[in-house]
Amino acid sequence: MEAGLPADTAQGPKTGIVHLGLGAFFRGFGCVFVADAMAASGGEWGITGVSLRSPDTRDALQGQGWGYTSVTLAPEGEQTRWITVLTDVLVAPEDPQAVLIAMAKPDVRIVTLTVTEKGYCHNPATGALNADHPDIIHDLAHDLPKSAPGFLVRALQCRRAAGVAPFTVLTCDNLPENGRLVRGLVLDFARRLDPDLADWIATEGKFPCTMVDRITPATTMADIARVGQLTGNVDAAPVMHEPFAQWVIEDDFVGNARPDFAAAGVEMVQDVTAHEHMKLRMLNGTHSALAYTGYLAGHETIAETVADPVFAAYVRRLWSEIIPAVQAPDGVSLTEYADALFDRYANPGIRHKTWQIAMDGSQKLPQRILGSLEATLSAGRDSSALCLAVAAWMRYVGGMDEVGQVIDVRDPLAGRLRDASDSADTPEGKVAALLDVRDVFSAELAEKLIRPVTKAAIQLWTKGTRAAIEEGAL
Ligand code: CS2
Repeated sequence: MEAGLPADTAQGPKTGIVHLGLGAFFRGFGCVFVADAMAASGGEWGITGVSLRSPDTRDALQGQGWGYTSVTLAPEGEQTRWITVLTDVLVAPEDPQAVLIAMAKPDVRIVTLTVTEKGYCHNPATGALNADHPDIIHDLAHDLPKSAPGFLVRALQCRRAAGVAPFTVLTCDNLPENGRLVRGLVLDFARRLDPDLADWIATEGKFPCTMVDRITPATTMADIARVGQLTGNVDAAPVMHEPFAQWVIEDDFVGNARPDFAAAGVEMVQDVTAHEHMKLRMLNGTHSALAYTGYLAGHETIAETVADPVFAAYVRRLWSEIIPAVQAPDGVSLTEYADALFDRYANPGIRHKTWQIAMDGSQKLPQRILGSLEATLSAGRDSSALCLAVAAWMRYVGGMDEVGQVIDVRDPLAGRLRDASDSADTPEGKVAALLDVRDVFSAELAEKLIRPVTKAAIQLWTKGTRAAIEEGAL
């Protein structure tokens, strides 16, 4: 196992990729695949990382030559690996121009993104650009952007002006048909700036969809200390993740320019939709359901939640409702996929906090839970476990847990959700007010959900989450 701080990265590859949103996930996932692809087949695919908000990652990695430890947490023990694919890290709010210059370089052929759901500044219920978003208003009026769509369009504008082909936009966020979604946002933004630019992007640009999967909890101080013990080196920003990793990418790149992803184990396909729906609904959907219900029941992590037999049965119940709403990708058994997910959740080495997954629920619910729910209700099938998950989210965003403790709700709509919840005293009233939030629920879906979610909410509020599940409220 390779470990240790690198002496010199000057010999490393040239930059071929700019990555927006340099969090733990991409460093423990995409960077590792790109490093493997270059080890297998060469190519100049060094990565310039961009933090869109805080300087923390740059500050931590700068003194380590941009290298860091990737730690695989298997139930049987940890394995460490030193990753050196980053060539630079930029902090967008400090110097947005430097980011645009990096993105406009002809050697950069791909821009990857993990900016989280809210980073796309769209309406989660409709997938349209949110033109009232303060960062979008700002970015349309100024050359130096703040938002991910702003950086993509302004950088493409610079490339067009310089006669350089566009980069491929490779989004790695858990959004439905993520490439098509970001293409729509980029074209909408570009059209508002310059219709010719929008036409050029529409004709020349490429936005392949992807499915990304590796459970990567946020790194803690305890993790940093543990990595020090394992490797004998102080690494200020290691990443901790499970052994499993799956990346499925539509093979549609500008000029066919990309690392040899397949050599690194990436599945290169024509259409990723089936994989993506399966993962969003079966993994992320149950992750969010367990996050809200588990948190309310006092469980700190997903592993702890599924170690509780009541929740182990609940997640199985969720899968039995979700599976009929999912079309299996060729050759995949959905029941085996669910069994494998259960084992991944139960991995005691992964301390993935329910509170972390509960973040930004307003941006996550539509693609993770509401799509399955809509299909299930329309087909007249049982959807009580899914409805309970929606009710638990509603209780969670009310900001007070079952023992009267304040919940630190992190969500771009937190204030609106809290006001909706506070506008009524009864579970019935709270459900009605929250179903009126159109960024999350369409009017048609709200109408379908009112009865079953109210029923679940009454059980949940009167009995408590765990008892509501246990006593067969489902
Ligand atoms: C999680 C995901 O935080 C969350 O919302 O559901 O980050 C999840 O761990 C990954 O998508 C797994 O691939």
